[in-house]
Amino acid sequence: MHSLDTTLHLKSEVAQALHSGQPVVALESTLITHGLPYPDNLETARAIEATVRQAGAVPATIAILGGKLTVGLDAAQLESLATAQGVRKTSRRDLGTVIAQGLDGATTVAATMIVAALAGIRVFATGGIGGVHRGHPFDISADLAELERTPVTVICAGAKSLLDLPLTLEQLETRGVPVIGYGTSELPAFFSRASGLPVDSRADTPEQVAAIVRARRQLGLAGGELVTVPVPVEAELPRAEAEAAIAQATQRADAQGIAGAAVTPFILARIAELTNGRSKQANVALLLNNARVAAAIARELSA
Ligand code: PSU
Ligand code: MN
Repeated sequence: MHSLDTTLHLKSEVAQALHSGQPVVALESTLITHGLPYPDNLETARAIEATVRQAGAVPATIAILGGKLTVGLDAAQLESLATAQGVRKTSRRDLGTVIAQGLDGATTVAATMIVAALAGIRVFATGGIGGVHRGHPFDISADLAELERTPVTVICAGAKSLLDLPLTLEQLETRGVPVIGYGTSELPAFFSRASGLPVDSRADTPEQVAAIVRARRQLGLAGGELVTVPVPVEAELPRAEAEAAIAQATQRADAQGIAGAAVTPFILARIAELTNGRSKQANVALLLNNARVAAAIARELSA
């Protein structure tokens, strides 16, 4: 029987940073195991960590390794996660199972928020959060429920492109999650900079984001914030092209009966094929950009 271990295993660099009040940025691991193919996933994970460091914060990639909640991965752990087969995509519902059975788990936005909050990390950078699926309005990511209850500021490029953005915004509103446009008044559409949908507030600096977060914490409001940052101009996919690829990939997934946790990896791979890899370039560019913005916000919040 695997011995039950629900304690946090903090990389010493992360433990020291948290202890001395230095800025730390949490990073998720599902994008490594299910978001990008090898070796892009490993290169990107390394580049995200390097970007956080260059921007003056300590990166803490979160995963479950052999049933242990691990906060901050060393080089060997990162590489083994990026090359491993059959790592379980782990959201809130899966955490207990993965720990109890001593499995390897890649944390989604929801599970990464849970572990970050347990570790005392307040800022988390990713690509896109989960949301309401197009044509499947009852397939709602657990990420939205987590944002409602767990106080972590999540920096992203909006919701994953393959989602229903208007319905996702409605859910976020119902759940009391502020959607902050970073340098924009429109919700970014992941591969493209704009969706035509308004955000509820705009912030142009890390200070302005930090002020909103502080006000919410002082009020004792539960839950987190979504800071949405547009993909850098030079890596953007034209919206019409992105939309066409998404529509085609989504139809294919429906036709093949792909459901549940398998939907995102399937559709992202199809979109990459349809755009000759340019969706992957946009994905990497927005991840690095979000890491930079998150580090700046973490610095401001720890000042
Ligand atoms: N965005 C991507 N690729 C991904 C994800 C998001 O471009 O792999 C992952 C994130 O970890 C997110 C999760 O939390 O998908 C949401 O999955 P679901 O809809 O099954 O909750
Ligand atoms: Mn889903």
